[in-house]
Amino acid sequence: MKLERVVLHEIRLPLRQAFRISSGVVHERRILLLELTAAGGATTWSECVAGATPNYSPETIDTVWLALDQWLLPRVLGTSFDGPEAVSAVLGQDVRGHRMAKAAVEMGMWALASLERGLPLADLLYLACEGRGEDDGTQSEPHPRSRVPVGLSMGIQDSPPELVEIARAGLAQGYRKLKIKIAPGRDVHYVRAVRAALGPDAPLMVDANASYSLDDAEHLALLDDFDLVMIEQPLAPTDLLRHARLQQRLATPLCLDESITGPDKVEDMLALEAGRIVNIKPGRVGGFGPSLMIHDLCSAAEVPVWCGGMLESGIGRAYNVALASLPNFTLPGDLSPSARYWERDIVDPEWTMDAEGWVRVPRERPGLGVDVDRARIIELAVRTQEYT
Ligand code: OSB
Ligand code: MG
Repeated sequence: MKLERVVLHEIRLPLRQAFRISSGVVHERRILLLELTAAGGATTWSECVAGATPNYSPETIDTVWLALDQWLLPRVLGTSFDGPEAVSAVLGQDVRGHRMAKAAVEMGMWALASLERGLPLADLLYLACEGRGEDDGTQSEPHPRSRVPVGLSMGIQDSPPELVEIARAGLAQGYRKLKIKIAPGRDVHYVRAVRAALGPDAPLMVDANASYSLDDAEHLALLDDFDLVMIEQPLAPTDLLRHARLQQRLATPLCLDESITGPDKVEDMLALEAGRIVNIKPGRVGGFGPSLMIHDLCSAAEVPVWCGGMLESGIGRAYNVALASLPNFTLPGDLSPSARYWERDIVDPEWTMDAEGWVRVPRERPGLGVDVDRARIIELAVRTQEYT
């Protein structure tokens, strides 16, 4: 396969509700979209998850644009690849970091391959992940899942009662996991209020987005009282050793998000016992190739994984839903329906969730499984650049 043309489009999409995490707030997403055309004529879209500011990861939409323009697009345009599995190594050769930029290209190549091979994206990924493990006859599922359970990620609110209302509504809508964003000073009393209002059976978790230090271990141990499914990324991204020390003092499983930049970090996590669950965001780890390796590593280690979200548009959602259909994605993903984020999404049909909290995996046709509203993207674009 060969990539012949890429057009970068930056659009702005206002969120229906502002989204606050420990390190910042977003009112409007600046979203970088890639329109990719293969030598045979196949065309598809991919989305870069980088935000406007470096508060989640060092990358931003502007560093991504630079990396694509200067280093990444020149080495993939016009290059022949045996398949999408081969793209990640070429992007990684002598270019450190810039994983979100790499992922946007690499994942687009998987979608082009799915068109060229006539397979839905979920099926293509399934074949790739199955091929990685030995077939010992214990494969539990012959196909990717046809539906994936959905979790709601709730931004930090001004008061516990406001959070309780959002959590209550989320549970009533059918969400199968409720994630409470926390930060120092906005943690235990928020969690206590939600647990008290929703009862003992509600599947609750928290995400600190790296806002604590090991000095907070005693305070974080208070969260053990609330029967949480997990505590996501309490400490700094590079603090694997300290996550291990913290995990020793907590009964609640730790889940790593920001710390897991690739399969090597999963190996470190396992060796150090720094966490028991992994959040996979394909954009954070450099694409589907590394995501598949993490999926398979975690399967072998009996560590559950789930698919995180980055407030994606319906294009990014297509990739995340396909990934989350793989066998070891056993916990609900941050895969909320389009209407939760946007007045109107840029795909047709929009992404939806049923009353039991499932999103359907589209497997009727090759590619993303949704149509992209190109005319609207052109209308919304504030910056466009073509590469051939
Ligand atoms: O840590 O998972 C996170 C959004 C921006 C940055 C970091 C995170 C998030 C989310 C969003 O939790 C989840 C979603 O897309 O619904
Ligand atoms: Mg997170």
